[in-house]
Amino acid sequence: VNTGLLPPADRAMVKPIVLGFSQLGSESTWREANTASIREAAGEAGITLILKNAEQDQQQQFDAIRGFIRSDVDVIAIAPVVQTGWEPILLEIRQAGIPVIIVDRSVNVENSSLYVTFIGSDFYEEGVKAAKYVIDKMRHHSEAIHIAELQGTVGSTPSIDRGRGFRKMLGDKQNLRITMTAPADFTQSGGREVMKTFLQQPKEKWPRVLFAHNDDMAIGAVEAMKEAGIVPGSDIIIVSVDGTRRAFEQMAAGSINAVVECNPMLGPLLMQAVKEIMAGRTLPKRMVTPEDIYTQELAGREIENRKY
Ligand code: GYE
Repeated sequence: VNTGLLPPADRAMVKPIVLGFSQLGSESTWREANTASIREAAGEAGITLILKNAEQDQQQQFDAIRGFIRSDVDVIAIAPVVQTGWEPILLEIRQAGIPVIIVDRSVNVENSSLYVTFIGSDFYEEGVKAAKYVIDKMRHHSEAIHIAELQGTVGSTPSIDRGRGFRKMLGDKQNLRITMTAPADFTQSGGREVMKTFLQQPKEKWPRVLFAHNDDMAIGAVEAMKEAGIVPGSDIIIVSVDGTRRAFEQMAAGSINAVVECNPMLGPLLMQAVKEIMAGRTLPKRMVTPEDIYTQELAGREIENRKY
């Protein structure tokens, strides 16, 4: 008789892998897509996912991780809100003998053996691409060009590295100068509020270019510009990072000039890595996702292809 029950040995073999994932928050369209991708990929891979949202608070990430250790999950994945302060908790995880995958943003630790692999984008390169666009767009201008910058979350890898890459690429270009810069937390409302304060400066100080560390902040800034009677995309050239459908719509409408892609669909790669670890295979220390830059010319045609 087939009871539908597997004998104990086989049952052990098909016992699903349990993955504890500490997601840093839900600040942006990118983040929503990232969370959805990870949930969906876990389902498809037959991996049991315990996802905790830390609402931008590193302490909440620590609490979630301690919970994962107590419930003895097979693998822990962390999307770190900021890059410092991770050593002690990573040591706790190591003591419990649980392998760790860092996803999306990275951690600043001296001992890189504290995690198995880091899956995510090259944020420095994204900053470089944004600056290349600005340099090219402004190539016929010799007068001083004021650039405003909306930074993301203070202390987060994408904000730090995008800022560094952008500055590095601007290099010694005398006339391209960042004259205003402030964090706006990667949120649309933050982008709007901070842009408003930029525009409270006298008109002659208004920027000619805006570099926003993500699309949501750029979209917020577009709102603030319109309220101030500025035409975004022509009075002020805007370049941002992520490549969300909403940013593509703004590009097609002429309000945003260029978007550097940052791929949030990390779920499939993460689940693959989890399975490899459980199968005892070694992984590369770093897995980078390939990314592009898009401008207004292609935006209209590309909107439909955007998956986030
Ligand atoms: O660019 C931004 C999000 O860590 C790459 O975080 C991610 C960044 C992304 O809030 O939109």
